Amino acid sequence: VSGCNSESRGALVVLEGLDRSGKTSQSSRLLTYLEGLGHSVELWRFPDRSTNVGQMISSYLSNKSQLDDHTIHLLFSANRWEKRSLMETKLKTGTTLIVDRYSYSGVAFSSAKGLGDEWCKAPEIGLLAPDLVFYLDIQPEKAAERGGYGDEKYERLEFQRKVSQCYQVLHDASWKIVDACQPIEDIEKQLQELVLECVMACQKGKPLAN
Ligand code: T5A
Ligand code: NA
Repeated sequence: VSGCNSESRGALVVLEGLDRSGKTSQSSRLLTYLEGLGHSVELWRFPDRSTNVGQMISSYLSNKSQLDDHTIHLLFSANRWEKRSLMETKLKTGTTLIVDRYSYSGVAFSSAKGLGDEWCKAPEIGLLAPDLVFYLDIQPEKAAERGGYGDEKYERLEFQRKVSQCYQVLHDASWKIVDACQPIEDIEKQLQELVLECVMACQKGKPLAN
């Protein structure tokens, strides 16, 4: 376990939600907002499709390759593990990370396929714990109406319904549940207020946890 120090550091802020819940839109707005206030901040996303593991994931999601459910689960997790040390370095050197999907996606999407919760969570143990998680809450039917469900593997209403149920048991004290059906600007304002508190707490030396 890292961190009983009181060093100033960046915050680990995660956005979660169903496909089309608005994570990417809000992540980039948060980035612009924090940059505007002069903070050091980066936007990350998982899967990170730029690595070798990420390319295997991308190929799976676009139905160009097939993988056993357990195998793809472990690849998603490995894709987070391969970024862990850089993540820790960034945070410790004062950069806030806005992360579009993280371990909760890993667990929710795989347990929606029927894999056991505990099995799904095990490979996530030891990754850095988010300081704040925004769950963009939307009914699967509403998300599907936003259109643009493409050809990717999980973009089917029936499956998204299961994912939604799986997410509901995952929330913990770091979560803020936000109504994702509001206008984009209203959601943006709510996230801004909450994120600032979190960034300040981390600057004051809130310990980084696994
Ligand atoms: N996955 C991921 C796993 O199974 N395991 C894992 O460990 C991880 C990390 C990856 C897939 O992999 C799965 C989950 C996913 O199925 P992705 O590349 O992250 O997929 O893609 P998505 O998250 O599905 O990205 P989307 O683009 O579908 O959704 P976003 O980012 O939530 O939504 P966004 O911002 O792009 O908005 C979607 C549309 O809605 C509009 C936007 O303009 C856009 O057209 N919109 C709104 N409309 C009305 N009101 C609002 N408030 C709106 N906000 C956005
Ligand atoms: Na997205």
